[in-house]
Parts: sequence; structure tokens; C-alpha cells
Amino acid sequence: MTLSKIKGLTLCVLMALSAAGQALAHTGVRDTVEEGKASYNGFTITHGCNNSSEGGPPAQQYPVIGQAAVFPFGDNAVWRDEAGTVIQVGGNGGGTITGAKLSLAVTGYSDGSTFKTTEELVDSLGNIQGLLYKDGVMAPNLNAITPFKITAPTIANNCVKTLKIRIGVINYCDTEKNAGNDGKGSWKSPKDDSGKDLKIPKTTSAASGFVQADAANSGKFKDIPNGNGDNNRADWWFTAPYGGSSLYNDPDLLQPTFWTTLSVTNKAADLALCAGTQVEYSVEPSGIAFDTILTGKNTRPFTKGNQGL
Ligand SMILES: [Cu+2]
Repeated sequence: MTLSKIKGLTLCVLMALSAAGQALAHTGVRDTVEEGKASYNGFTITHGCNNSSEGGPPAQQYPVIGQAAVFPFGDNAVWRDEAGTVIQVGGNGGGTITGAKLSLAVTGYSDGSTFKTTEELVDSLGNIQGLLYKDGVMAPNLNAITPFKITAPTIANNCVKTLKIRIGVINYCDTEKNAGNDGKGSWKSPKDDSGKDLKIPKTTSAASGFVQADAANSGKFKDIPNGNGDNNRADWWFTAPYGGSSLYNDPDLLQPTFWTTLSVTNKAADLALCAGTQVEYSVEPSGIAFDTILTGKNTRPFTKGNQGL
């Protein structure tokens, strides 16, 4: 575990403690889905971006200014059993689902409440494998949902009670950054799609006198000439991609175990037919999926170049 991840965890623990009754949460998926059903769903953004120097205590949170997601699909789907052992790459996960290959029929919503623009990221055959949300900002002390639609596969294996669909999600915290230039240069206040500064609701408390520091006087987050700290360009909500990734391999940003996860549940009637032990399987996008869908070009303006993002 790296300093930056300890740092990030500390922020989450602090937040969980300060918000009574609220579970410790990273970016997740709003609703579980029953097998075979379509779901108008969304990613849950439960806190803003961290801002601190390497190894230092979290200073305050900064706005999430965009998000990208890559879903498992077809030949890029890595199927795992409950122990995490890979069952199959591509195909139907050794008979886990009824279809020949995984296709979630991912669709973006045209109505973005937090981020004005949603783009569908497609492969060379036009299949939607990812989504990019941009042109907006989430005030760091609020929460947000970024919408998407999928259709859950039908589970063929009656002993699989839950199929955990892991999605590679990135919350962006800065623009034109990569592993090489993160921590250098200034942090620029978020802009809308016409280049105007975005107004961000302030968090204040008359009782305690708390005022979100950077937005205190203007209602806008001001540029920070010395940046927002190293490893704070984005929050990655996935572990090292299977098969390796040439774009997403920064140990400072990769999670030790966490994935943003959509749970697909099997029907009770199907589970009643299981003669053995009920298990949870998972499926995730491979390194190839990350490298071909969340390319530098597809993740502008948050990234720069096409290596070490
Ligand atoms: Cu978190």
C-alpha cells in the first residue's frame, strides 16, 4: 500500500466518522439488478477529490470534475470464481451466463444533471464499452449520481447467487494531467463547455463558522498556482487490470482490492435448484479494455498524451 492510498483511506475514514450513520464509501453503483432485467442505474459519487501533499494529512476536498468508466464486454471480459481465480477470458464464463458472450447493452443518458455532457465510448465495431462524463462539477461536500443504463445477463449457473460486474471507474480531479506531470503546474478552476468558470455551491455552517476554504469568497474554486498535490489528478476505483495495462499502471492510484461493482442477482427459484454450494462470481474489464476504450484521446480534457495516464 502506498502513501497516497493510505492518505485516501484516511480521508474516507474521516468522512465516515463525521457523517453519522453513513457507511464508508467510494464510488459505487446505485442499484443491484435481477438477472435478465434492464436497469436505469448510476454511479454513486460519495465524496470529492483529495488534496494534500504526498504523505501529508488531507487538507480539504476538491470538486470531482468528470468521470470515465469501462465495462467488461465480449472478449475483454475476465471471469473469476469466488476465490478470484480466472475461469475464462471472453466467452460466457464457463457457463456462468446463458449468452455466448457478455454484452451489457450499455447506454448513456442524455440528461446529465451534474456533468452536462455524456459521451459513449465505442470499440472499432461500434459496441459501447465505456462512458465519459464531462462539462460539470460536483461540489466536494455533496454527492452525485452519474446515470447509465445496462441490461443484466441471465445467469445460467444455478449456484451463482450473485454475479459481480466490476467496472473500471475514474473520478477526475484535474485537467491535462498524467503520471509524469501530476503534481506539477497549477490547478485550474473548473470550467464549463464554453470556457466560463463554473460556480460551485459553497459549504458553510452558521453554527460552527465552517467555510469551504477555496470557495469561501467567490462561490468558485480559484486556481491554485502550485497545484493540488501529487497523485491527486484522479481517483481510480479498480485494481491492476488483468493482463497488464500500458495506460493504467500507476501504483499510486491503483486500488489494492476495491472495484466499483454492479451486483446481478440470481432468482430464488433458480438458486433452489443448486445442489451444491452457492457462490459469487465476478467479471471485469481486461487491461486491453482499459487501453483501447479509456485512451488518452477518449479521456480529454482530463488526461494528457497517451501513456502513463
Ligand atoms: Cu472513498
